[in-house]
Amino acid sequence: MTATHDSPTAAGSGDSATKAFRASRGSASAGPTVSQERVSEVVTDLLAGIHSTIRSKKVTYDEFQAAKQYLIDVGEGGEWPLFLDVFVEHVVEDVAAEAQDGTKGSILGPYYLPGQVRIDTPATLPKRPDEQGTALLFAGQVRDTAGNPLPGAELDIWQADDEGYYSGFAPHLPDGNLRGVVVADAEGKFEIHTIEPAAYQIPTDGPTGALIEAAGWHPWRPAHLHLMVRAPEHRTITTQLYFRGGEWLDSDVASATKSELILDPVDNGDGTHSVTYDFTLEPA
Ligand code: MBD
Ligand code: FE
Repeated sequence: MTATHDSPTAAGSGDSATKAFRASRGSASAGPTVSQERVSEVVTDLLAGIHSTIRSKKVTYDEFQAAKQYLIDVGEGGEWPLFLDVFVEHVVEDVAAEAQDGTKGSILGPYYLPGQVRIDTPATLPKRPDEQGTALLFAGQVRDTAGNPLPGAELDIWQADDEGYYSGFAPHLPDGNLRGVVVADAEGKFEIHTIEPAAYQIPTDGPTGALIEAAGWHPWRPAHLHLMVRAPEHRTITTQLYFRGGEWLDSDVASATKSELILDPVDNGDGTHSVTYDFTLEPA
């Protein structure tokens, strides 16, 4: 892996993630209606967890002030989306999954960007002329929970490149690189030509990376494809697909792997890979 560009900084991608998040909220950021009762019950329990940790770990004033400084730094670095999606979202997703049938979901993460180019199947994701990485043909079918094909299905896909960077967040990449909304055929079938992503490393120069280092953890997510799979009248599934044998599968810093979501690509004999994966959506 040779970097022919300056490494994107944590501040750059963290800040973009915060902007992307604000944009995704739209007018909702004006204040969704949550009852006083709900606010009180959730926040009381959350604070009780913090209080309990302070008591059981005998947290000192020095540590308390360091924590305050740290939280300020995460906000100023624009890294709240990164921090929360890495350390918290997987539990929110677990709870959501209790009421979900069909293909297993996984976390959205901080790097989704809406409004990407729509491409009919068979589709090649937008990529640079010299895009590095193992060519991958990813094919399959979208069906409902009764096994019927879903015409009009769309696969909104985004992924890191062969160096683990996402377009829209790493400034050296063209907008829209390795992102697209693939429109399946009348039988819900799709074929997507792309490359295998590299594993993703949390930027080590920002506050999230600083915590990981201070705690002696590792900053890696296993290589993954992100997908939102949609079909009319069906519940959209947000998920990620991983690669059999990939590094960090058993120790994802974001705790977002599931055994049902691991792809097993075959080598086509010419260095390119192919894999199939079918999606099942439940009625909306
Ligand atoms: C990622 O690429 C990602 O998918 C998540 C969930 C968090 C940080 C980076
Ligand atoms: Fe990701």
